[in-house]
Amino acid sequence: MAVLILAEIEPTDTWFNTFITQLKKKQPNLDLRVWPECGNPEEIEIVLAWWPPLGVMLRFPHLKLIISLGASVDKILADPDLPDGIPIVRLFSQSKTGQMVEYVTLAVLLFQRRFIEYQAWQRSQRWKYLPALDASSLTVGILGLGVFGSRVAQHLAAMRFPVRGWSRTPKAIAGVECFHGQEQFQVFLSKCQVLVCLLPLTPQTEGILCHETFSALPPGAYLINVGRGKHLVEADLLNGLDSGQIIGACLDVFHTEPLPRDHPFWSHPRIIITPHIAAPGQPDEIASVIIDTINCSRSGKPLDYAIDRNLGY
Ligand code: NDP
Ligand code: OXD
Repeated sequence: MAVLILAEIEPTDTWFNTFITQLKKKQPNLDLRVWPECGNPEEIEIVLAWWPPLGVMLRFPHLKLIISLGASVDKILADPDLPDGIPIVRLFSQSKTGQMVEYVTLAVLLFQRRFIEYQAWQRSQRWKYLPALDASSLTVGILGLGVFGSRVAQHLAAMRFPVRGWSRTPKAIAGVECFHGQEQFQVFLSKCQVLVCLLPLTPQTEGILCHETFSALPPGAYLINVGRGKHLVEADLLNGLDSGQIIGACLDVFHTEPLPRDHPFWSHPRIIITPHIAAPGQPDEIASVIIDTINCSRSGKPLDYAIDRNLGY
């Protein structure tokens, strides 16, 4: 039986090329196929999916497992023809989590140490001192206290930032003030000078970074979105920046990726853009995690990080 990589991969994509090479090296007898070369559809047992083309998985009558090649599953669940009852697992690795912690920490520090302003001033050769904000006086709020959010929260708390987090169900994380549910959302937001989105994209979280949310933050708050582009109402961010309610934003994910060339975010002086690179993980380590997951599935062992389709994450 075969494993199919179902993703629209650019032939020049170095991450994917290294990942595929490592999979073959680590398990030479693996019958690995790469979309669109899937061979006999009857032979596909496991799909490794990253932003998969819609309607394809339905063609595999003996499909037993879908492994997301990312931590999220929104693009997999978006397939209206997704076959029922097949387990879906998400991907995690130490390098992925470590990269997310690094990315969010860097984005917070760029704001705290006022690099956003200094960068703008560099362009006009302006030499001017701004008082640094002390970590202990800058509250960071994390939307989502899952695998990534909880690690990021703990790391920032260890750096002396007051950290608060928000999740669907109650949590207890040492050093982090935890809030949950709609009823605690406003009180959570009321002190977040930096707001980090690490939520999964679901019908409940889509558009959560909107005017109403921004208005509940202290004036001059900073936004970091590493969740999904559709968490953000883009026009509301531009309005928030114009009014000063939002002082700046660091964005890694967008409604349309790659971000279209004529998008206003590109040239906005207070928006930092990165091309969905917060936490890809190291391809050789990810290949080992995938091989372990395939072997667990084949030997009937329980699988880590299985998602709940009803919750959407
Ligand atoms: P998890 O599933 O582990 O955690 C999700 C968290 O969000 C949980 O704490 C959950 O609450 C909370 N949550 C979900 N729905 C709601 C809701 N309606 N109201 C309040 N809280 C909610 O996710 P991960 O930490 O693994 O990943 C989060 C997201 O980060 C991914 O889905 C992906 O979109 C993004 N990501 C981005 C990457 C990038 O490179 N930019 C890389 C990897 C991930 P509870 O715990 O109570 O269930
Ligand atoms: C993601 C990932 O889900 O890179 O964005 O894992």
